[in-house]
Amino acid sequence: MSTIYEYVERVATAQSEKTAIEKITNSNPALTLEQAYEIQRLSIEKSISASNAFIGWKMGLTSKAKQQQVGVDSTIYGRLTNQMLMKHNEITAADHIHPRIEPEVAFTFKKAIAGENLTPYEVWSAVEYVYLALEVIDSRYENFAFSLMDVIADNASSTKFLMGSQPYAPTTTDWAQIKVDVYHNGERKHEGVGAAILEHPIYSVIELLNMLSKEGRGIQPGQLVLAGAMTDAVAVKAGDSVTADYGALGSLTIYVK
Ligand code: OOG
Ligand code: MG
Repeated sequence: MSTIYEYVERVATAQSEKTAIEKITNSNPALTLEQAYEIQRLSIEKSISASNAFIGWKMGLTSKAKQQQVGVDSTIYGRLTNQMLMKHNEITAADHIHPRIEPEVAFTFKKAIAGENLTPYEVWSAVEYVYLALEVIDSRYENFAFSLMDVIADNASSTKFLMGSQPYAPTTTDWAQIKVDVYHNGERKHEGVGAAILEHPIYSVIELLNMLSKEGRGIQPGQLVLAGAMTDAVAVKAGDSVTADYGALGSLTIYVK
């Protein structure tokens, strides 16, 4: 049986060579949750360098739409680094395996926060801003198909994300009530609401902290959290564009070349 380190290598190679691999649980169906998160942690640790810092966390599968799309019904977390944060709203299809784009919101933190079963009130006291965001995901597994353990080991399919240019104060609106329409090449494909994320996106952070606290971790000041997609992700190819229109809050577009 392969060691944790061999899986770390396999996932890294899939990413650098842009070639999908067989999911880990095909050959190792006994992979545990702890081992899967350890593969994730070691993979990201390996990618950290002077130009690629750890900058925060992402939640995945926090909406029913997403859980149904990939057939996994547990929420998961992943790790975000500097090089995933897009500087421009453009990606190159050839840099990816089978990219998909999905609408999100992100929270930034001004205070450290950790602990289990925190309340929205406690979490909001640590939040600095809320941003609109688009995430690009790109599973390293064949056919974008995986089990819970596989997707955790693959850092929750993370590859890139775009933050809106406008920070919003937490009090701007009721984030459960925000609406998003997702357009693929100008055609409306999906619609969603903030409440699709665990009734309110703040519960995504509470869930993240529940998971992190079991490992003695938390959120540090200056870090950010992507709350998870509100709708299905849209599969894209060269020449496509995806726009998430959040009404009065604004809209974000990613162009694929
Ligand atoms: C897993 C990542 C899920 C989200 O926002 O739900 C995720 C996947 O769909 O490949 O990022
Ligand atoms: Mg996502």
